[in-house]
Amino acid sequence: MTAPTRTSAGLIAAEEPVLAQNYHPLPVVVARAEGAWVEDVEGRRYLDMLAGYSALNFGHRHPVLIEAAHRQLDRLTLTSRAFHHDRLAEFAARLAALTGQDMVLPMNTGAEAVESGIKVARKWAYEVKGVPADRATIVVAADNFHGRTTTIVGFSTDETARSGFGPFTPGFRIVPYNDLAALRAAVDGTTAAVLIEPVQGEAGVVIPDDGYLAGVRELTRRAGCLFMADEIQSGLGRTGRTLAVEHESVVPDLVLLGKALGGGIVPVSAVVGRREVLGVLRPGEHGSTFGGNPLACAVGTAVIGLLETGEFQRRAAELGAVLRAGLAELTGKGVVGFRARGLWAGVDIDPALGTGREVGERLLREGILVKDTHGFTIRLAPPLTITAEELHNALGTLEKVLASTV
Ligand code: IF1
Repeated sequence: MTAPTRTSAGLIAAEEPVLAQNYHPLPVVVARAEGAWVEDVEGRRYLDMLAGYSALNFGHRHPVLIEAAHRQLDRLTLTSRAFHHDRLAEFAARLAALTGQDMVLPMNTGAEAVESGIKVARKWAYEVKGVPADRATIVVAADNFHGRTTTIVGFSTDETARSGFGPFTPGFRIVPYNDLAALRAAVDGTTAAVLIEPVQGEAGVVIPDDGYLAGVRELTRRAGCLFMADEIQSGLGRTGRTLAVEHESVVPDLVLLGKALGGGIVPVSAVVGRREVLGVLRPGEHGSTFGGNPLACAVGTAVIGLLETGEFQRRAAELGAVLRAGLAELTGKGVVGFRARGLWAGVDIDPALGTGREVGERLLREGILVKDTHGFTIRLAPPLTITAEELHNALGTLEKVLASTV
């Protein structure tokens, strides 16, 4: 095969015959990136307002993280968990401390962390709570997004995500998000856990009412089941706190982490939780070839080091105020509504101006990368390293695009 011409058009065309078409990317071919900026193959620069769906909280190629990766690449990259290695203890201890939990189960992708959390919750239900074998249930929220495995899409309410992939794993109950009465009705003696996103990302950055997370915590405590919080997108600084549940001073029994834990360099995820819960796992009962590998631990530990300073949580909180003020200014000028927490917003566009996808394409032409969620909503989730000036420029460009749309 002749090498494709190194132009955007040439590279896009070269993908088509050989790449599964499970995405509809914007027509941009990224070749380099640093901080909040990416550059395409023709050298055009774009401000990245998606940040890898919050996997790039620390920006592209943060120097501290890249240095940690380089150092580890020159020492040791993989042992499997058949042996110990010299980076695992520190990673686990500092991640547990950062999240206020006792134990860590290191995995790789977010979906793996979710699947691992489901397995651990079920095992805890059988061995500690005393639920009869194979009868454990897990309650999830409508409009959830927890990943793409068959079990996970089986409890999705998004037909596009689940249609054609059955049969699905039994034992899941779906209730409306942000509805404690419905949740209370669904929890019974078979319930192992309630699994929810503290902020629903893919649903359009849906923020629950104040008191909802505390209500879930109290309800699950009284019912003797686990509160499992999926912080894979909402966690690690994005909402202005280390974990989004901290906005209500809630400590779940299990917290699922991913995305930014790998610094945008390697896939790193984890289940963190109470000893009574994660302690149900015994040798040979769960595992992963790459889970907790030396390179992942080196980068993950450097990420934890960045978060231990509190700097990125503060930036997300402070710049989040700028973001909210800017979006309030645009409300009525093409923005019909928005939801924002920390440096994360779901922005509903006036349908008369076009779909979220169409606005994203217009922003692309103006040098801004965003991703729509569903229909008429775009999500804004820049790296937490973005400057106030860059954020103001992005908001100004959004205003210009919305105003110029006839
Ligand atoms: C895609 C969405 C976001 C997540 C939460 C678990 C996972 C995710 C809260 C699984 C992953 C990614 C998946 C990616 C796009 C992106 C996404 F649009 F799909 F829904 F962010 F909103 N829990 N979200 O957000 O983690 O296995 O991907 O590492 O599938 O296109 P993963």
